[in-house]
Amino acid sequence: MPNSIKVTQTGGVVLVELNRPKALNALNQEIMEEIVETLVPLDRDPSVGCFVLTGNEKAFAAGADIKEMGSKTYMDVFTNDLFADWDKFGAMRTPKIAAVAGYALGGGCELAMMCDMIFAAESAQFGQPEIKLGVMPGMGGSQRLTKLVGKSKAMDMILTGRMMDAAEAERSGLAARVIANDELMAETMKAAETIASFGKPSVMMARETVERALESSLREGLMFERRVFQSMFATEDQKEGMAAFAEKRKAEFKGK
Ligand code: CO8
Repeated sequence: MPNSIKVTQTGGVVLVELNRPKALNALNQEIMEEIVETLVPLDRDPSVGCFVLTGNEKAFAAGADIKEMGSKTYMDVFTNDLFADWDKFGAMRTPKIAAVAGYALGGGCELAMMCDMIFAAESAQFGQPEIKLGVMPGMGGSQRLTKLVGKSKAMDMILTGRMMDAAEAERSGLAARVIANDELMAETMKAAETIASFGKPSVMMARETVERALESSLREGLMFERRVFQSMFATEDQKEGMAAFAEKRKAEFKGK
C-alpha cells in the first residue's frame, strides 16, 4: 500500500492525492516511486480514462524535498539520475489533470506542468523559487514553463523566484481554468469524467497530437495530425461516434 499518496478510482477516473501534508507535499524519492509504481500499470488499463492529481488546500506540492536533497553530492545526483523517474509519469498516455490549490512551487509546479492541463483554485500560487536555494529548475521547469508562458515571463519567474497567482497563471497560459476554492475538486472531477466517457484510443491519440505541437515544427505537426486523424478511421469508435450523430443518439464508445 502506498504511504505518501492516496489513490481512489471512481468509474473511469483515478484520483491521486499527494499525502505528505506536514511537509507541504514535498516530493521525495518515496512519493515519486509510489506514483510511478501505482500509476504506470493503471495507465495501460482500458478502464482508466483520466487521472486527477491533487494535493490539499494549503499545497499541491511545495517542491522537491529540500531536506532529503540538501546534502547530496554531484556524484549522488548524477549517478542516480535524481528524479529521472518522473519522466515515466510525464510519459503516461492517459490524460492527467492537475487540480492545484495553494502552493505549486519548484518541483510541484513542474509536476503540475507534466500533467496535460492545470485547473487552478483561486488560492493557487505557482513559482519556480529554486534560484533562492542556489540552484535552478531541474524537473522540466526551464523548458515547460517557457513553452507555456513564453520566454519573458519564464525568465521573470525563474530569475526572481516570485510567485504567480491563479489569475495570472490562467492569463499566461499556465492554467486552463481558475475555479472557486470550494468547487475545485467537483469541477475537476466533472471534466475528468467527461474525458473518461470518450473512447480511450481517440483521447490518447488526440493528447499525443497536441503534445507533438510542443516538440515539432508546424509542418511536421500538421502532417502528424493528419496521419493520426486518418488512422482513427480504423477504429470502431469513429464509426459509432459519427453514426450516433447522424442517428441523433448518444454515442456508446467501446474504446476500440
Ligand atoms: N522540502 C522539504 N520540506 C518542505 C518543503 C520542501 N520543498 N517545503 C516546505 N517544507 C516543510 C517545511 O520545512 C516545514 O516543515 P517543519 O514543520 O518540519 O519545519 C513544513 O513543510 C511547513 O512549511 P513552512 O513552515 O515553511 O510553511 P509556511 O506556510 O511558512 O511557508 C512556503 C510555505 C512558502 C511554501 C515555504 O515552505 C517554502 O518556501 N518552501 C520551499 C519552497 C521551495 O523552495 N521549493 C523549491 C524546492 S527545490 C525544487 O523543487 C527543485 C526541483 C528540481 C529537482 C530536480 C533534481 C534533478
